[in-house]
Amino acid sequence: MNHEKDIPSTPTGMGRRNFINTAALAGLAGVVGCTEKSGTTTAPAAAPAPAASEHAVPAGVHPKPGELDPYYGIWSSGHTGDMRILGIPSGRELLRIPCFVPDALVGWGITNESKKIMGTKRDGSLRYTVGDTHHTHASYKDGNYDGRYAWINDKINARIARVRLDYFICDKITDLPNVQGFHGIFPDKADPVDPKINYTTRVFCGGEFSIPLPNTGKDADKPEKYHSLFSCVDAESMEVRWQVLIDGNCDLVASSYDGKLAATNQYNTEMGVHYEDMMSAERDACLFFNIARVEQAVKDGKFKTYGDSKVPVVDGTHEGNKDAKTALVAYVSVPKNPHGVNASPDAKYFICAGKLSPTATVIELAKVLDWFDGKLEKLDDVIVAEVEIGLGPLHTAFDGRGNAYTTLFLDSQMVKWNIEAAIKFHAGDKSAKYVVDRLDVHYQPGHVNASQSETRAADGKWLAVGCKFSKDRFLPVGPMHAENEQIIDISGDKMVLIADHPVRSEPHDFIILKRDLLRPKQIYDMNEFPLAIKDPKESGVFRNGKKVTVKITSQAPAFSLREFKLKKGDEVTLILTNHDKVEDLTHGFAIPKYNVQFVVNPQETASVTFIADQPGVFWCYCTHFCHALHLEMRTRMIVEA
Ligand code: CUK
Ligand code: CUA
Ligand code: CA
Repeated sequence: MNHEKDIPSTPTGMGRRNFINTAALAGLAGVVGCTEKSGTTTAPAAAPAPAASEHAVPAGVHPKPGELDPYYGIWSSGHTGDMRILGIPSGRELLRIPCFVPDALVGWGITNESKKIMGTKRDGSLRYTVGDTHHTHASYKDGNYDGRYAWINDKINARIARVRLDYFICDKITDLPNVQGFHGIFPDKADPVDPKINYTTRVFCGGEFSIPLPNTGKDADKPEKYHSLFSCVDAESMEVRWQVLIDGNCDLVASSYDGKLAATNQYNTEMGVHYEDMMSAERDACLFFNIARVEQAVKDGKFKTYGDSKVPVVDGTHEGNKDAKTALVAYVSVPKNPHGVNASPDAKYFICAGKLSPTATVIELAKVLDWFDGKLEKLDDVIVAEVEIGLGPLHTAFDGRGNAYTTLFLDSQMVKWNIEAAIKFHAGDKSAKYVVDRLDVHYQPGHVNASQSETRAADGKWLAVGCKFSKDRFLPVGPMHAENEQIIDISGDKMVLIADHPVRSEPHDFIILKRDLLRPKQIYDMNEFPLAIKDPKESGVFRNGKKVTVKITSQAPAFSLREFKLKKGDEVTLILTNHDKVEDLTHGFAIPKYNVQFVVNPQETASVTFIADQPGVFWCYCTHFCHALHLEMRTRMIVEA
């Protein structure tokens, strides 16, 4: 099986054959282990020499049946508008949590409860049925994830969703007023003023597209009217606390460990309308927000509002922030069209990835605070390194040992580089070798993250890389391919590519956290649902003129009502409480021809409202396999003409 001659070397010199050997070895590791244990002598004939890998492939990359992954991955989904939960390092997808887009499995966008979260128009239909999730991050305590919440953005309609990490459900969605292209998102990690608050109370959100404010359709050709807003959402109430009006745009967002600073990269300081304009300047900016000062300005009433929104908007423009000692915002100049901005786990630095510049910029946070305090004269001096790392740097992850891992989109590579060495090199020590390792990935990586990367507990074990193109990695399935997420072992000096797994397009950001940081609940608390039917005997059809309430409970393998009668034209609200208490004992409820389908998990209550506009007999059936008599689990809805 020598395919060597068919496999061209990549231009970077790292032959793909090297990769293929490593992958083959990974795949065979389990086989070798088994044969050793069972004492047989059947060695895999085509196994490449162990020398192909510099260190042993760790056990358990693909867990054996019954084994659990040591990490959860929380993934954005892109244009399917949901959040995905994966096991890492296996990459096995465990759950999709619908947020912005209806979901037929659970009835998201069908039940009254989910419609209320998603938002409806006057006629009861959903406001939006599309979404575009990019960035997801979870709540912090003491610099590590605390397992309360995760947040995710919707770029299309400028919404932020919160997911409860006990039930893995979306419980709130908030619109950001006067924002288009909401992109970057990051929770804070502490309060800048009150040291007792060492957990997330705010989520920062960047508005990527500048629009005329207010956006009434009158000012399309007045560039001076175009602005972007940087928004702060309250982590608990999910209300928008304040916004900052800035020059240029916001792309991605980061927050400091002490809660004092938030940052956003901007690629369009030019305020260009076309891409040529947006890349005309040699440098753009990374903005730093002084959170305590912004909140003080809001308290002092130094704000405006725009349009119908009541959210206070403070002035973060160049013009209003010339004096460092009172500035709310610092505009740090960084190379051309930067993309990711990421906080190092030692809490010292923010790294800006250059995108159109082959560089990474290291900004020291203590110096930014010095500048705000008037102790650092030149703002440019907050940059402690600006070093070449490769073409098309997008996002950076960390291993907790001082190394950064940046995706190089154009080079189709991961580059591992040492931050302190880069700082030395930048300071003039040209012998400082900051690039530690390079590894080809397949192909054109966007997001990257390492296990526990953006926490104080970064553990440097696994790196997941979201490759935007999979090309030849999987069976072709027509014009659009799956994306390729790759798992890399970063526990040694060299990065070792361990596995590919296909993902449905197209995730962007993700985080990887230790599994014991989450405490998922197995069944619902019935008291969480105001409409819960606590006793199956309360089931029945309750009529109030044309308004009818149908109360049903489920317990495998039966619904509490064997049939229920309605009259054509009734406005029906059907409430279903699942009385089963066994974890995973979910029932579904489907009404043919009525576009109704949803599930109720153990002890959950859900409701739907519809007009009984079609007369006939409709077998409402359980859609979720629950019992040997699952197919028999039905009830008749009889709509009389
Ligand atoms: S963006 Cu997609 S690869 Cu929305 Cu985080 Cu950089
Ligand atoms: Cu209940 Cu299937
Ligand atoms: Ca630019």
